[in-house]
This record gives sequence, C-alpha cells and structure tokens, in this order.
Amino acid sequence: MVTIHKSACPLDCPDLCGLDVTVENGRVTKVEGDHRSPITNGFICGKVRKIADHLYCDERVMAPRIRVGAKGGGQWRDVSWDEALGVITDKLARIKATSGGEAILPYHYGGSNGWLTEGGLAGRFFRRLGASTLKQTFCAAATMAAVRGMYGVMPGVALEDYAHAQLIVLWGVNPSATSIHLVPIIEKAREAGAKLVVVDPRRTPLARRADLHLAVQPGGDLPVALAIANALFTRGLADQGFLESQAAEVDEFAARAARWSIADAAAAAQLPAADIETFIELYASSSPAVIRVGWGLERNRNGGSAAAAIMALPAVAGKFGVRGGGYTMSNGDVKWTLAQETGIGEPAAKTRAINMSDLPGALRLTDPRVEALFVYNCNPAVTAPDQRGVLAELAREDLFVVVHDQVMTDTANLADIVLPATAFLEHRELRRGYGAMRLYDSPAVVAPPGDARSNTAVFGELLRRFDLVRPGDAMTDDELVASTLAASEHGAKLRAELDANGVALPPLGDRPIPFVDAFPGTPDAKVHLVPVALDREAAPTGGLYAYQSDPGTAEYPLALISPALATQITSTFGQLRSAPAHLELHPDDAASRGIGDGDAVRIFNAQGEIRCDVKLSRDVRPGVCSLPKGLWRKHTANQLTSNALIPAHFADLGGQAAFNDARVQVERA
Ligand SMILES: Nc1nc2c(c(=O)[nH]1)N[C@H]1C(S)=C(S)[C@@H](COP(=O)(O)OP(=O)(O)OC[C@H]3O[C@@H](n4cnc5c(=O)[nH]c(N)nc54)[C@H](O)[C@@H]3O)O[C@H]1N2
Ligand SMILES: Nc1nc2c(c(=O)[nH]1)N[C@H]1C(S)=C(S)[C@@H](COP(=O)(O)OP(=O)(O)OC[C@H]3O[C@@H](n4cnc5c(=O)[nH]c(N)nc54)[C@H](O)[C@@H]3O)O[C@H]1N2
Ligand code: SF4
Ligand SMILES: [Mo]
Repeated sequence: MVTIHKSACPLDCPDLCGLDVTVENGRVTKVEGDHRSPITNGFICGKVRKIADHLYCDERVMAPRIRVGAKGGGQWRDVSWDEALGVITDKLARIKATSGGEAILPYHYGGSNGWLTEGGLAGRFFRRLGASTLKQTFCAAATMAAVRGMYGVMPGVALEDYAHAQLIVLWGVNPSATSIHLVPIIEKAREAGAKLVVVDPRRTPLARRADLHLAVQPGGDLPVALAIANALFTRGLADQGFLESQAAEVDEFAARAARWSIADAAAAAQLPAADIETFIELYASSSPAVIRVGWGLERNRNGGSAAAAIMALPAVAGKFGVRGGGYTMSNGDVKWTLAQETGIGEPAAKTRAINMSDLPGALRLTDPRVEALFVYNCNPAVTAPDQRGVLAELAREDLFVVVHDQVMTDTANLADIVLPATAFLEHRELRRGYGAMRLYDSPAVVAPPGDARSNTAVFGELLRRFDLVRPGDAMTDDELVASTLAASEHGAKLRAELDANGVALPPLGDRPIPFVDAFPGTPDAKVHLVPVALDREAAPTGGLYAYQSDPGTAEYPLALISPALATQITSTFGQLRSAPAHLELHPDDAASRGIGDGDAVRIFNAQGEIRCDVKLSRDVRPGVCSLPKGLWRKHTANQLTSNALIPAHFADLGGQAAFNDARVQVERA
C-alpha cells in the first residue's frame, strides 16, 4: 500500500520545509518538498530526501537497553520499557531522597526538535522533580541576548524579501550548507542588480561569487562593525532623523564605536583597510540593504558584542522602513503569542541553573554533586566544549547516565541505560520557523521501527510513575497542542489555518517590514544601542562592545573553527558518514610546517590533540584551520573531534559556548 502524507521538517534549520512523504508498507520511502511555503518551493536538502537511510539504519536503537560490564564497553542487554523505566524510577527517587532533586541534571538541547519534543513533558517532569535546571547555551545564546536586548521581540527581514534588496551582507553565515533555500533568493536579487558581501574567515561558495569578501579573523567582527559605525557617524552618513525618533543610547554607542578607527579594526581583524572602506561605501549608498547575521560570529569571546554592533548598523545607517531593508537574526519572533510554557503547565523551577557548555564543570560541582544525568535531544560527547573532560566525566562509575535517542550516538555509548526515541515523521511535532515565518503541525506519518517512544510518551510515563500528574494536565501531543493554542490570543486563527492545511502564518503576516509593520518589543518601542542589561552582563570583560584580543599565542597560533556540514545537522545523521574527517589548512600554513596535502597531522593545544589527515585549501584564510562541527568520534584517527580543543570559557553574552576560540598548533603526525 502506498500513501502520501503532508508533514514538515522540524530539524534545526532556518528553512522549515513543508514535506510530501511517501509511505509504502509502513515505511517511509520518499520525501519531497511541497509548495505550501514559497521558501521550500518544491525542493529540499539531501539530508531529508534521504531520511529513510536514517530511520532504518543499523545504528537505530530498537529497544531499551541496559549496560552490561564496563561503561563504554559496548555490551548491552535489551529489556522491556517496564524494566528500564523501573530502574530509572528507583534510581532517581533514591537520589532525590538522599541528595535532593538538584543532584539530577537533565541535559538537552533543541538539536532536531520542535515544541512538543523540545520542552513539553520533559520540562514539566524535571521541574516537578526539583532537578537542576539547564542553561541552554550551545547556540544562539549570544546572538539572541543581543537581538532581544536591542530590539526586544521583533521580526527581522523575511528571507523572501531578500529578493528586493540592493545589497545583501552575509555575516558569519553559510547558507549554501545551512539554509539552502536562501541561495536562489540571493541569486534572484543579484540578477536584479543586488551586490553581495560576505564576512567570513572561509571562502564559502557564496563568498567566491561575492562582490566583496572580508575574510575576517575569527572573533574580529566586533572592531570591524564598530569602525563601520564610527565612520557612518563621523562622515555624516548616519540617519539622524531615524536615530532621534527610534533609537536610544545613540551618543553612548557613538562614543564606544569611536574607539575604533578603520586602521585599528583592520589590524585587529587582519583585513585590508581598503576592504572595510569599500564595505562602508557600498552599505551607505545601497537601499534596501539587508544583513543576514549568522551564528559563526557569536562563538567566541567577543560574540555577543559583535552581534550587537552588527545589528546596530541598520539603525545607524537608516536601513529600516523599506521591504528588504534591515537585518535578519532568528526570525521566530513574529508575535505568535504562543509559549511552550503553556503546554508544560508548570512555572520555571527555582533550582540551581547550570550552563550546559561547561558539562565537566557541572559534573564536578558539589552541594549537591550531580549523581544522575538524563540526556535527551542532545549528543554532548561530540557537541559540547572540552570533549576530553566530558568523556571522562560521562565514564565515571558513580554517575548514572540515561540517554534517550534514536541512534547509538557517542553519548549513548557511554550510558547506563539507552531508551529508543522516535524521529520526526514518527511523532507529531509543532514547529515555528526561525528563518521561514511559518508554524507547521507536522504529524506522525509512520509507526517507528522497534519499540521507540516519543519524548511525550517517555516523560508522560515518568510523570505517572513519580505521581507528578495533576488534574487538568495536558498529557498527549493532541492535548499539548490544544492547550498551547488555547492560551494564545491568536489561537483560533492559528488553529483554523493548521486544521485547513497544516501550516499557519504569523498574525503579522509572513513578510512584516521592520519599522513599518513591526516595531521593537522593548518597553519604549525603541532600538537600544547600548542596552543597560547587556552592558551589565558584559561588565566582567569591560562592558558591551569592549574588545577582548585574539586568544592566539606563539605556541598555539592557529584559530580552529568548526563550521556546519552540508550532510548533517550538527551530529545528527553522523552515523551515516563513513568518510574520515580532514582538517582544512591554508597552503602557506602547511608549507611553513612542512605539511603536504593528505598528510596525517596532530592538531593540538594544552587541552589535548586530534589526529586526522589534512586537506590543503585556499578556502580558509591563513592563520585559520577548519574541522567540521558535528563529527562523530569514529571520524578521526584518535576518536576526538574539534570539541576536544575548545575551551570551556564563554562568550561575553548569554553564557554562549566559545566554539571558535580554540587556538591550536598543527604538525605532521
Ligand atoms: N546542513 C546543515 N544545516 C544546518 C546545520 C548543520 O549542522 N548542517 N546546523 C543548524 C544550526 S544548529 C545552526 S546554529 C545554523 C548555523 O548556520 P551558520 O551560521 O551558517 O553555520 P556555521 O557553519 O556554524 O557558521 C557560518 C560561517 O561562520 C564562519 N565563521 C566562523 N567563525 C567566524 C567569526 O568569528 N566571524 C565570522 N564573520 N564568521 C565566522 C564559518 O567559517 C562559517 O562559514 O545552521 C543550521 N543549519
Ligand atoms: N565544535 C563545535 N561544536 C558545536 C558547534 C560548533 O560550532 N562547533 N555548534 C553547536 C551548535 S550550533 C549546536 S545547535 C549544538 C547542537 O548539538 P546537539 O544539541 O547535541 O545536537 P545534535 O548533534 O543534532 O544532536 C541531537 C540529538 O538528538 C536526537 N534527537 C532528535 N530528535 C529527538 C527526539 O525527538 N527525542 C530524543 N530523545 N532525541 C532526539 C538526535 O538523534 C541527535 O542524536 O552543537 C554545538 N556544537
Ligand atoms: S533540513 Fe532544512 S532544508 Fe532540509 S528539509 Fe529540513 S528544513 Fe528543509
Ligand atoms: Mo545551532
């Protein structure tokens, strides 16, 4: 029997595609993009076109399993759900009784999930249990702190509206891998005469075609953006009318930007000063001009201030108020008036908050010591900083580790108990886009293989076993969706659209123009150029816009960055990759070290070393080397990935992990 179903892709990708899914004899056999959204426009990426390879792979966990023998030894005993949940319940209850709920740490991210699986019943369970809470800081913590502090809840430029721009700036973002549907829109704008600028240490596919490529040193964006702002102010290119009526702390921002001349910024960012001048000319003279702010630029010590300085530029230069003018950061902020909280039905816990980006530090805390780690929606063995510390702590015999996942990840391999999870298409999901301004109800279209259960089912059962269910609680996916929509002032409209074709548009429409249809969600509806709260948060490192110099040393001079792979979403789908990873290194850096193309190398710093082969490439700038994010341990010769060399310190805002602050040396192995 062959059936075709509507669903949507909730993976961590800005594009949020609508899907047509073919199911034959109970299995997904084909997935194609549909036409419900102009962004998907009938095509999708290779990852999801081949999702059946993931759903039915050999690494799929088919039944709950309990470790037999040593941790990480690879010996398991398949058990029933009843037995697995019985062991978990006894263990967590005992820890709570003897050491308190905070000795239990839920460890989770949104990796590939939507609202039902990301928060939902897991959130309610751990809150009611009194567990420690997790600050989710792997991604977008610095950029979101910056954009929320400056603009509050306000949508940026819709991806579709890039077609109207005369200048498109891609700043620390690589849509050719991470948001493929933006690429044809950019091409369309270019055919109509738009110019393209890319700010990226790598020559990405779009940088190769750009009118201007600023190959900035990682972490050097802040001085560049401030020097641009300073030039706009001092050369009479600032939009005084806009700033006077719509912005706050303008003089303070101008004073902080004035610390940076173009020459000094060029030196700090290791760029030709003439290229910054060209940027200023292009930016000042083009409208509509849009800056697509990515995530590559936030993952360093200056990341929050850099994001803020970049997002100040459209205000200073007066780029808002026209279709295609302004910035785009995460575009989830379109006043959906929906909150995950309403589905959880339990206020945020007041227990101790732990930053997920220092997992070894969290596991070394005392008072109380963490005795149980419950991992779901996450693969920290290969995605968290300080990988050697993470692996050592996970292997601790006195730490009880539960992992709920679809496949045997590197984290699952170190667990005491592994619970099989459903994948999207096997469970329902409600997903709001952070690029595409859409809300999709993506139903389950197929039963999971084996005994896999959804997050809702697992945490619903744990709530029951701990006697934590309260009258009126939403317990099923249907009830969670209903209660979330019921609490929204636009719930009836959203419900009607979702019921009609599975997708709803924001109450503001799907292409609101900033400062025409949508205004800053700050208390005074102005853009704040030096928000007091952010300045206070960044005080330990000199306040907002204070530049912290490059962490490179003579011993470890090379910046190691870890950009996204086209074939994975972070580590998701990594089990399907058999090819080993290569370090990309500039030929000049290789020559001075006697390294040839294809050589085996050691990449190292004080935290450890990685062994893999090298690929010489002029696509990385000199002084920078690149090993992709999301690799699995099997992809390198010594089972460690770039995360092993990443320091456990944070960016200046949001407690964001500083993935691109690793400084290393490379030598022939
Ligand atoms: N195919 C695919 N799509 C994805 C993902 C994936 O893993 N694979 N991940 C999803 C997720 S979780 C996210 S957060 C987004 C990420 O989306 P992007 O931000 O596009 O992804 P990255 O590759 O992490 O970083 C973008 C670029 O930043 C550059 N970069 C690194 N350091 C700096 C710096 O200091 N300054 C500047 N200006 N540039 C820098 C890198 O060279 C890279 O080309 O993509 C999402 N989409
Ligand atoms: N070196 C380096 N590391 C990085 C980054 C970097 O730039 N450099 N970037 C970071 C970024 S941007 C991000 S977003 C993080 C992402 O890091 P993680 O949050 O660890 O995300 P993924 O690697 O995608 O892993 C998500 C896991 O959740 C599982 N999963 C998916 N759906 C479900 C579900 O419904 N239920 C359950 N229980 N499990 C499910 C998947 O199978 C997968 O194993 O990684 C960060 N790590
Ligand atoms: S990963 Fe992105 S491009 Fe691929 S199907 Fe999902 S939303 Fe579309
Ligand atoms: Mo991310």
